[in-house]
Amino acid sequence: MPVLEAAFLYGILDLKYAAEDSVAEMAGRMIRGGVGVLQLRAKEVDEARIVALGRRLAPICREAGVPFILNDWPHLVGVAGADGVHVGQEDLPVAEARALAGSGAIVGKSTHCLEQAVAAAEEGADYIGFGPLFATPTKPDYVPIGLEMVRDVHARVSLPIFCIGGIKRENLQMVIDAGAVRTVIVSGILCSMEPERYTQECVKILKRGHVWKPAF
Ligand code: TZP
Ligand code: MG
Repeated sequence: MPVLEAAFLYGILDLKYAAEDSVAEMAGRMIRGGVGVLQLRAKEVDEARIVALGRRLAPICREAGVPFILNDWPHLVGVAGADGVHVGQEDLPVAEARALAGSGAIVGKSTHCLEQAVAAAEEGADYIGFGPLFATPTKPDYVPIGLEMVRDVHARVSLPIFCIGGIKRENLQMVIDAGAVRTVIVSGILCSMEPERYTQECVKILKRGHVWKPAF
């Protein structure tokens, strides 16, 4: 999917770090900073509020040409105006999520090892998240997988792969050197004093890394 291949930095508006009344403003900053995908991740929020938040964010993303993804809730994709859904290993299979989200919807899947990454591609995911590479308070119950599998997963899976988990501006080059092309950054952006500039700098580092990577 060209819109995903063009994306280097995937931003997640996680309500653990962003207040509900600030999501539109934060989305604007992330988009101006250069995120190529934006996800709403709101684990403690009920369906009605997901829809309300989605409806606030969807037009901002659409205007910028940035795909807007809901974490969980595939059946709310249409009503919230989102472009797709992100599912985890414990959630619905990709085909079922797509059936609920709509045939044109983007479906991404979280993967935590090579086997899951290969399986997600076989299942028909449009992209995968791969991690957590490093320990992170954003997803505290997961064991970090480190950098060793990053090169292998890019060799074995030809989908856009967004490495995730504990990635910050400061360790981004190390993640790229390990073979990553695309990343997700959550708390690094949302907790930054200057989210727009932080995002811009991360995108710049990722694009610079990309120049030196013929295969992705
Ligand atoms: N899935 C794997 S790690 C993670 C998710 C949602 C959280 C990443 O957040 P952060 O703050 O960039 O470490
Ligand atoms: Mg989920």
